[in-house]
Amino acid sequence: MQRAADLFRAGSKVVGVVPTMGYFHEGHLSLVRLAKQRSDVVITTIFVNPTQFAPHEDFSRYPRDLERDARLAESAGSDILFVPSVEEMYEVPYQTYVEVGGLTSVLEGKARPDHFRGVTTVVAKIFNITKPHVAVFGQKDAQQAAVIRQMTKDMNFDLKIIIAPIVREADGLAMSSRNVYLSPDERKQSVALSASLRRAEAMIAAGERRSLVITGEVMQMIGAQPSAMIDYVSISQNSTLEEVSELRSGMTVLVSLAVRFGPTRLIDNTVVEVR
Ligand code: PAJ
Repeated sequence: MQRAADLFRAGSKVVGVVPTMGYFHEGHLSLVRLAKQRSDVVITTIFVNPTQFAPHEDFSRYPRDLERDARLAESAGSDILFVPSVEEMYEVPYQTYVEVGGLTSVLEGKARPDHFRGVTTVVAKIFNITKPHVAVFGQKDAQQAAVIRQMTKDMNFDLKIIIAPIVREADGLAMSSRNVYLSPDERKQSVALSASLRRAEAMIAAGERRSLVITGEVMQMIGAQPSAMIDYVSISQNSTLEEVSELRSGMTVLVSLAVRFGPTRLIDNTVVEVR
């Protein structure tokens, strides 16, 4: 892969990379299409990265379907699929990690210690292997996008990060490889996540400025679903991810949430400009 990447660079091709863990849905494919618009050669990577899963999480049962992924990636415009093995990526004895500070101490970082260390380590490795000019990530994982931006800046990676909008199912549920874990009943209840974010947007548009009132309403809508267990509902500054208690006009805030349905953990968010 590294030699192929060198050849593309030498041939003055603009190289775009889309890092993924596979089991593609329209969200992933939208990133590939966007990468294709912004580059000559698109490298899609599929690697279920063990270092970003905690021991109790779903690493071993994470859904996989390489053949289908390969077909879908190609039809979306991907030129090369890079599917390394765990042994290749973490050759024993593996000893080096990339860790972003501040931004990782809140939200997902608080709920999933060491998660972002695994993400930034593998993404840094993927950048070094594929040598891209452009890398595309999804707003679905808002904090991950912010953390990767920060790492790219701090570590002087010579590439542009592009963040693509959240792709949703017709009823509003944000697409995720983990949605397949939901039972039919949980799938119905899960609509409350996006519905509650739309409510938060409407409340802010109508002039509500107290975060607690907004998050309270969101929690009530989700809490009304019998199988939902809320991890967090948060309103933070979109740029710093610092918690905001009182919204002010001119602010751009990130309303984000994580909710469990049994063992399945879902996240969603919306970015709102306060007028
Ligand atoms: P994965 O969950 O497979 O997601 C790959 C990329 O697809 C991420 O940038 C994610 O934000 C984006 N994505 C997922 N669902 C989306 C949706 N509904 N709409 C738009 N984009 C969506 O995120 C990871 O893998 C890993 O942490 C990774 C960055 C590959 C590092 O291992």
